[in-house]
Amino acid sequence: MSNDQFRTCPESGLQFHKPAETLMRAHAVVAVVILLIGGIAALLVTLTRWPAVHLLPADRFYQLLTTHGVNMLIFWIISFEIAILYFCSSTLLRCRLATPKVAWLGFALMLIGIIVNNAAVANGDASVMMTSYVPMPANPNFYLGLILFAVGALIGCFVFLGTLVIAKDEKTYEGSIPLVTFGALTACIIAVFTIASGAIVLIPTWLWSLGYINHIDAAMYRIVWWALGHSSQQINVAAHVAVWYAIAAIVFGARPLSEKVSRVAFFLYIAFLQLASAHHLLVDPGLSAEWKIFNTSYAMYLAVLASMVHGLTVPGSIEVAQRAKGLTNGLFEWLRKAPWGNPIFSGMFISLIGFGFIGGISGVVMGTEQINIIIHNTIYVPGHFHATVVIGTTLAFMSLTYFLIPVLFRKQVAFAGLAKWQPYLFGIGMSVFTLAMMGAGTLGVERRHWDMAFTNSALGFDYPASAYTLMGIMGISGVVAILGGAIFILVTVVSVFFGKAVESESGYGIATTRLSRADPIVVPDGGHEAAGKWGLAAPGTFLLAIFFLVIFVLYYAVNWKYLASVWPMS
Ligand code: HEM
Ligand SMILES: [Cu+2]
Repeated sequence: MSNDQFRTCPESGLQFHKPAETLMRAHAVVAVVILLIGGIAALLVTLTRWPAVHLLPADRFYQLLTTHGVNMLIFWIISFEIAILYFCSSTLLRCRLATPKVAWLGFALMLIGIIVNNAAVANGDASVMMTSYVPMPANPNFYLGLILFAVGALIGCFVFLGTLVIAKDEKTYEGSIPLVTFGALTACIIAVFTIASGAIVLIPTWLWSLGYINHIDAAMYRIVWWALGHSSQQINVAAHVAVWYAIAAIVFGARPLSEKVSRVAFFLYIAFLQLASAHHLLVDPGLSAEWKIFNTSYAMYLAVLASMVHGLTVPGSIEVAQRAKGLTNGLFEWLRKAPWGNPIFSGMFISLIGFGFIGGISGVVMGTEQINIIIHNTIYVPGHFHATVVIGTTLAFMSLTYFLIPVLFRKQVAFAGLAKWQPYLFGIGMSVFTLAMMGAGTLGVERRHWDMAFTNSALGFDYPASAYTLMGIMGISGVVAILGGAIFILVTVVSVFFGKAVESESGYGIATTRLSRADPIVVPDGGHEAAGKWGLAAPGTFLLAIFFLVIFVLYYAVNWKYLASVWPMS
């Protein structure tokens, strides 16, 4: 292994293997281009669901909804995740990447898959939406594109695993792998399961669309498809939680409160979240109530527990790090004096709060078999998952990007002033958007529906005026969030392709000081000192957690009460 294969970043101290670095850049750039395509589709879809605008005709609406769902949830997120896997293995372990040539093959397959799938949807005969439920047929290339992409991603997973093996063999780290890498490993293991499920469901469906198989059972399709569809959300959660820990370390030099607890929490994802796939099948006939209730009401809570542990330990570790720096006044000085003008931090923190309060609480409510029925298949559902995959995952990845622009791409962040506002526009816009959707869904507004007014339909239905108001608020806040997304793309593209190079003394172009605290992501836990009130190391975080639990319990109870009122038993 020759040393000119490596470069050490002077500010962060991170060591990049050059072939790995080029691959990370390629994956990240493709991811951002996809985000742009998905974002344009988001705008058109949002403007159609906003009743006062109702922009597109029906066929275009479903076509663009397909473009939006597939590009965002599958292509954007997974492309970025492969970059994260390479970063967490090769970079954090200071190790060469296993078989860069094979990794490029994976990249090529992913890119070809993206093009083949998008071309099929653009062709107009594959508007089957992301879930592509049979017997709704799509152009065979729709499935083929997804399969090629998945094979490419699987190769990426194996390159990651191979790199871990090399790091262990060549002893590039001591003890166990760092927590952030452990989180990435969690994501990778779940990804392998997810992609296998995807192969089991999509290969036969592709053959069916080509006419080689004449029947696919619709119920069976849904069960296997959701082993793919739900698990892929777990990859996202594991990956964005790993990003939260990384950012806490990067910005604050924070160390996890307890490495062991955090690792166990990651392990709970592997063990239990697959079972929660059942929450997508809660009204499907042919599945027993016992099976549904066990998988959603029992096993799922163990995965929720894991997320709550991370949601507590990440801000807790930040609080401890801030208190150690002397920000010890009252319960919240550590948070008030956090670098709110630094988009790496603000984006990550909004991601954490939005994911927990909006995505998490609504997820538990929806995952409960009995109260699910109030909002099943309404626009509440996309309300919930935009809080998880957009505020949670996408915003966390955006925050990390602000760190990667200088460190990985060696460019200063362009339009630093705009970048500072970006997480707020995107995060707050999305929060209002998701809450409005959840409100409209509670009033019964359908998801994936071109015309909520049912104009000229045989069986009409009148919504209260408030449902239209909420859909209008959804439209406006959606446009605000899209503006935030557009700024992100502008900042990244201009920085990466036209930006000023980072010279050692020039700084990163972002409002805060130089970020040079990468050590804690690499070095496992060194313990921490307690410095808070009430004998607690992180009393402010403790109070936040109590607040979270109170909201959680209240909202849960309100839903049961509501169920009782819409479904009188006497
Ligand atoms: C500012 C950003 C975004 C806006 C305004 C937006 C808006 C929307 C709207 C209006 C719908 C249609 C809901 C319906 O009629 O049922 C939708 C669906 C969807 N969105 Fe987004 N979205 C955004 C970003 C994202 C991102 C980043 C992701 C994933 C990472 C995502 C994933 C999805 C998915 C999976 C669907 C469902 C597609 C389907 O029903 O097949 N969205 N979005
Ligand atoms: Cu799910």
